[in-house]
Amino acid sequence: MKRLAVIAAAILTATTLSIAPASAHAALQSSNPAENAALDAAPDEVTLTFNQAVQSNFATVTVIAPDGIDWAASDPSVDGSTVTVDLDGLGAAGEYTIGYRVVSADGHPITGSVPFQLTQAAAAPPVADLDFTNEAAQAAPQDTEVVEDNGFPLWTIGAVVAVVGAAGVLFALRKRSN
Ligand SMILES: [Cu+2]
Repeated sequence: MKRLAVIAAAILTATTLSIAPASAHAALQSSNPAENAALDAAPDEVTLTFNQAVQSNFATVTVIAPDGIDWAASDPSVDGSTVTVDLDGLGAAGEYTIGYRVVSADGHPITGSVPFQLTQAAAAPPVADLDFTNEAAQAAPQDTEVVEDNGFPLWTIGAVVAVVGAAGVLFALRKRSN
């Protein structure tokens, strides 16, 4: 009798454990752009809608161009079941992939991707508009000789300040000992 009760309790526990997490998971319900949508211009933002609220922390969203550049221009903002990321335009024409990772209310991470097409390459933005928080933009070759170009490297200022400061300390010490 006691053994039966233990077995029943074990079965009940196993059943509860295997069913509860599955039913509590968040899942992607829709997106804008929609899966496999064909766009001729970049939208202002990308929106992912889940079937339940997701945790406001830990969300990541990337919008990867055919050439590998991530065009997501902000951290994702989470509003209940909706996750939004800004776009500062898009680049080359071709297949883009929205990649996401969110944490559902039950603590389980949900990852996935949504492909869409950009049918026309976006016009290149003026250099001043480039987003240098973008990793790909940071990796782009930049003028490394800016400091040398004005003939007065910044470290010389630091060296002068250090020498003047040291001289001042020596002077003060000598004055005190006299
Ligand atoms: Cu879950």
